[in-house]
Amino acid sequence: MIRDILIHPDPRLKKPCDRVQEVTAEIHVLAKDMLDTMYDAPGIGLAAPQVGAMKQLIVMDCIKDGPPQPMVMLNPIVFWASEDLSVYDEGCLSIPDQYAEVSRPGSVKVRWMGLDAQTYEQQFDGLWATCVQHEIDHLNGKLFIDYLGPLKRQMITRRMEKLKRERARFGDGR
Ligand code: K1U
Ligand code: ZN
Repeated sequence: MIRDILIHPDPRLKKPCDRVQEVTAEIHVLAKDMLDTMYDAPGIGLAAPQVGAMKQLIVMDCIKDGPPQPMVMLNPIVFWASEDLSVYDEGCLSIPDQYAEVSRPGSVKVRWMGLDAQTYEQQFDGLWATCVQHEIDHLNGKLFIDYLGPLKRQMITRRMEKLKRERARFGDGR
């Protein structure tokens, strides 16, 4: 099922999420719905708070060409980050049509729990590294615009407030 994606500003996008203690049927449904929602958007990642679920769950697939490579991570943490930085023109499904350059470690090692309740560790590089850091930020109530200066951040926030007013007034199609 495709779920609605929250648009910034929304208090749920600013709050830290709860750890997942147990991999229940509800978690499996949430992960499946989030993958459906991410592919439909389309996007390369999605974090649970973006669909209003305040749980430490992210999904990703950064493969542009070739067979899909969906990843589901519960309670992900970065336990190592490279000193070298990489700049990427980031977007966010909760901040539609707005892009800005963000500098982050070019490689990270992440530990997480899978849907099978096993612990995994993996190094991510390139776009995967950027994406996993962006998604983990969501779980801590942080958005990519929080890395920008106050003027740029305010400008984007005002655009989103206007977008939300228009959506509330006219719906999707006008
Ligand atoms: O978390 C999100 O809001 C999803 C976001 C992830 C992301 C994008 C860019 C850098 C870091 C993290 C998106 O997927 S925005 C859409 C997007 O980047 C994209 C959409 C279609 C094809 C390729 C990229
Ligand atoms: Zn985002």
